[in-house]
Amino acid sequence: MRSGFVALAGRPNAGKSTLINALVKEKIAIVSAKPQTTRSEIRGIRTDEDSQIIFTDTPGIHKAKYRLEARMNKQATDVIQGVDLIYLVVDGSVPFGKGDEYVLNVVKNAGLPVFLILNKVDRMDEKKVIRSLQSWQQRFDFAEYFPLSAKFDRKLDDLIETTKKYLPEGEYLYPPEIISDGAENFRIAELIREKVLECTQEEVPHAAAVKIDNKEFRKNACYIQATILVEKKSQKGIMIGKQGSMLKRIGSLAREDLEKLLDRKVFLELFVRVEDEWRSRDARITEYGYGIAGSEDY
Ligand SMILES: Nc1nc2c(ncn2[C@@H]2O[C@H](COP(=O)(O)OP(=O)(O)OP(=O)(O)O)[C@@H](O)[C@H]2O)c(=O)[nH]1
Ligand SMILES: [Mg+2]
Repeated sequence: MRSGFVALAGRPNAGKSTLINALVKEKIAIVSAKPQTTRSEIRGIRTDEDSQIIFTDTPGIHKAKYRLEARMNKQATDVIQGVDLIYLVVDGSVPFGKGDEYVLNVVKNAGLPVFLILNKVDRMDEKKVIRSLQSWQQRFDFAEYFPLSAKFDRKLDDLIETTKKYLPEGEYLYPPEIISDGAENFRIAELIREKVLECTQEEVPHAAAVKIDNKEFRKNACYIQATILVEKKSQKGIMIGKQGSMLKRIGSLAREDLEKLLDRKVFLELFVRVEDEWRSRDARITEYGYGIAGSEDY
């Protein structure tokens, strides 16, 4: 029996959250086409008969402009220090850049075995996959190389089996039925934020936070009230939309997913409020559950 910890690290948008969802076979982390979607570490637990792997999704490491982003980076680099194995997830469909170099250095410094996960191979031809693997091989002596498509590959058995070999002997660390250790309210808030990311553009999605104000289970339904926080009045206008059309759209998309998550009818009421410069204020960032405290960068 083996059990241990694996961190998924990489640049924003590489596909880390998509991969963790595939690995644990449940949507525990939100996904979007916009970079910097994940703002905090999220654990996903995969229990098989002979093993338990605790995966941790992390925020994409990037150049921070706000306190929030510095805390996201800090959280990602902290998670990397405390695991048995690291997956460096890279988007194979975009060229190697400075951001990759930076993340590679962070990962190298951990002094742990690292798997190179070359993601999005569905967007690459075979030649490009081989060339890309070769160039990564020259940069670092990775323990293993896995070209794959987190979005489209249905079977990740190879990756799982190889991962087990790098984990210590040990018993289950979590009860076998647990897939995520995330609090329910945070998962609800995140699903709403995913729809904000999907429906809004440019600066607006990055300036948005979601907070659950109230949640009540009555009869066979769940009644949720949540607030979307933005930094400026103009963003509030966009979030609400003409005659409330944007908020309605976000709400109905979120409700569909929440009904699946909670397995019952959901009544969702959304509000929008301006919270000045919340991304620069520790207390607010902590209140919304993003990043961790302790970074001195910003
Ligand atoms: N074509 C393709 N798209 C993918 C694949 N994996 C992820 N994506 C897409 O890439 C985008 C980013 O995916 P995420 O899983 O949110 O990426 P992330 O690394 O968690 O990003 P951050 O949370 O911002 O650090 C989304 O639009 C995904 O649907 C893949 O294998 N193939
Ligand atoms: Mg993510």
